[in-house]
Amino acid sequence: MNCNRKIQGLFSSCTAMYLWLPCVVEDRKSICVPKREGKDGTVRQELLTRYSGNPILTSKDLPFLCNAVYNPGAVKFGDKYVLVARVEDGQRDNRLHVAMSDDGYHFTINPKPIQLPPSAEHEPWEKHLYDPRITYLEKRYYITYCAQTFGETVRIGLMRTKDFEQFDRMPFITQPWSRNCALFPEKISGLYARLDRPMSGREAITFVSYSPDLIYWGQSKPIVLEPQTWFREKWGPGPTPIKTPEGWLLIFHGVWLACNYVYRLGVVLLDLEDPAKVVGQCPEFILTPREPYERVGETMNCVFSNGAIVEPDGEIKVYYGAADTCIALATGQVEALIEACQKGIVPKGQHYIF
Ligand code: BMA
Repeated sequence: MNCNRKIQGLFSSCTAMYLWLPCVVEDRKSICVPKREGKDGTVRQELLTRYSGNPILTSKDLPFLCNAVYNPGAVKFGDKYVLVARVEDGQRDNRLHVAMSDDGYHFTINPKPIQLPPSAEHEPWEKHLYDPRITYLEKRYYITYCAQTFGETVRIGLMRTKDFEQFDRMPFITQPWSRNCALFPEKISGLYARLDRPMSGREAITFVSYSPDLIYWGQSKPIVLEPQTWFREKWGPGPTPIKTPEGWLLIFHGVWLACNYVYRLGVVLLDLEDPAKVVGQCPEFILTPREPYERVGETMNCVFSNGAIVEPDGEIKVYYGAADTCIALATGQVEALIEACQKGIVPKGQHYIF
């Protein structure tokens, strides 16, 4: 990780020059990529369409000085839309803030970060809290988050709330090193289930794990995707898995190392009974950095999602962090994502991506 950061640093100045040109070229009004012929000869459109008012939240919308606001968890709370966003303050320390909206597009952020009850055990691990995923489970909203020390050792914390005002702490649910954790919204075969992505060196493997009580976790099984060039470096779970009759729909991020890392979004369908089993995979990415706010920022060429909301009519609102700097929104249809997975490939499940 540190090594990659150094490599990124070395190349950042050359990349800035290289990126400037495409940004100017792509500084257009249209947010819908036109229909094009795909590799298989069929004419189609990208599966997610950007909201024309993007980005929907930037540091300028916040009533206090901060560096960035991005990577929100998302959930419907009664008739409100809730984001729990990652905010980097003026020291670049990360806190979680609740933002609410009546329509899913215009959000008002709480200037005070989420306050968790003090805990001497948690304190050293929580120099930074980030990348929350919200899961509605047994009438409570559970929020997993990355808990990271000053020295960047990271593990997964868990909190829960009924009202997005008071938050209870739960015990850490992983040891270091782990990121990208989402709870499933219901028990599977009588056990709570989660996805997370432990990482050691360059090896990043997503696991499904089970628990009788949300405290003790085990029976971990890896999820093996069919390798694709666009996520050759690593991939990790995005928002909370979405239950559909055809399987758990999982949006994920995939990383390719060009001059810097490039973060894109993909989609996969997991077996309802055994989510370690992939039943369909869309081979192409469903969102790639194209717009200036996705290409330029704290991390260039990055779209990263850990929050999505499905509407009753089947529309999916995918909230995503753009360039680790601001929050944007893209919408699509759950049915179309499922179809893309089913028509894609069924992974052989024989190898990891390394
Ligand atoms: C990942 C996470 C995300 C971040 C992304 C791009 O490893 O840390 O929070 O958005 O990198 O920098």
